[in-house]
Amino acid sequence: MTNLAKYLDIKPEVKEALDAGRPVVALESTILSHGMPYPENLGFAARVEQVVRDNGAVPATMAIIGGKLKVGLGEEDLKVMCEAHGVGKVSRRDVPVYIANGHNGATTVATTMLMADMAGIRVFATGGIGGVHRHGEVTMDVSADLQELAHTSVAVVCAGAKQILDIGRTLEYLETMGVPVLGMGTDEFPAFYCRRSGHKLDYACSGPAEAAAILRAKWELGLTGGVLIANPIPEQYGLDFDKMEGVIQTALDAADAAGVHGKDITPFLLAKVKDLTGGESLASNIELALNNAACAAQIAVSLANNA
Ligand code: PSU
Ligand code: MN
Repeated sequence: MTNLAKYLDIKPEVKEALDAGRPVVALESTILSHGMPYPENLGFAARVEQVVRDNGAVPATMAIIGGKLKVGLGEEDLKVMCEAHGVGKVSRRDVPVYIANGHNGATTVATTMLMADMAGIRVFATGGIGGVHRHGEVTMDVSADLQELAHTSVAVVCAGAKQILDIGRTLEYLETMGVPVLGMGTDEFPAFYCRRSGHKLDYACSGPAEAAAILRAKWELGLTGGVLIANPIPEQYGLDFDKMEGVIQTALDAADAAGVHGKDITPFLLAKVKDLTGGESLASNIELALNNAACAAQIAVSLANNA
């Protein structure tokens, strides 16, 4: 008994592109509301949409505003997400609550994927995904992003996962759930700020056309579910792995001391890392996300050209 039309509000430009089979790239809003400071996030929001356009696709930033699932945001909506006053973090479980109470919510990777799927968008660019947290084997803190990748047919282009997570267990979980993980030009899973994580991948992908061919094969076969495309941060913006490990340990200790858990732990750790590394990490974060947007747009173009 789905009634999507009642809840889904697709921006006309995005709707026209989808109807015509032209490439569209989904973007998330948690990275804006809870991942970057204001007003830097506002500049980033405009730049990332422009990068998608420069690479031949239409951007669709997702958010929940006024009881609607918004696919594609105008300037005003983007500002609401970036100012982030009273804007919650919305993962899959939170969606119906936000729809019913009309609160504004920023979408995580999981929610952006499910909204993209509802709208018929197959490619999504983000910074980093959620995953299995360190000590997740005890706390059972596993991001809903991984379940969404298991079930929802959207390709997610990311720069890997931050070292705040247990990257090895995150990759094990994705393998169990049947999610292909492709390294873009690399056979090592990247660790967000760092090009390397020490975790090897089974599949290195030569470029957007090969990624698109893999997506097509998976979905034409009826193998539902996502694909994770891990695109390392550009060399000149990469930070040192060992230095970041120290920073992250400090952040994890602070989270322990403050007793943070549940949905608050990821934003808490992200904010701490940002405080400890200052502008350097923000600049890297912005550059890797722009790099992913370009890659995602090229994959979307390749998919649309060979539909
Ligand atoms: N990791 C980052 N930056 C982010 C996030 C994760 O390096 O902004 C955000 C994404 O929106 C991701 C969410 O989907 O946090 C995961 O949160 P949780 O671990 O609570 O599922
Ligand atoms: Mn969690």
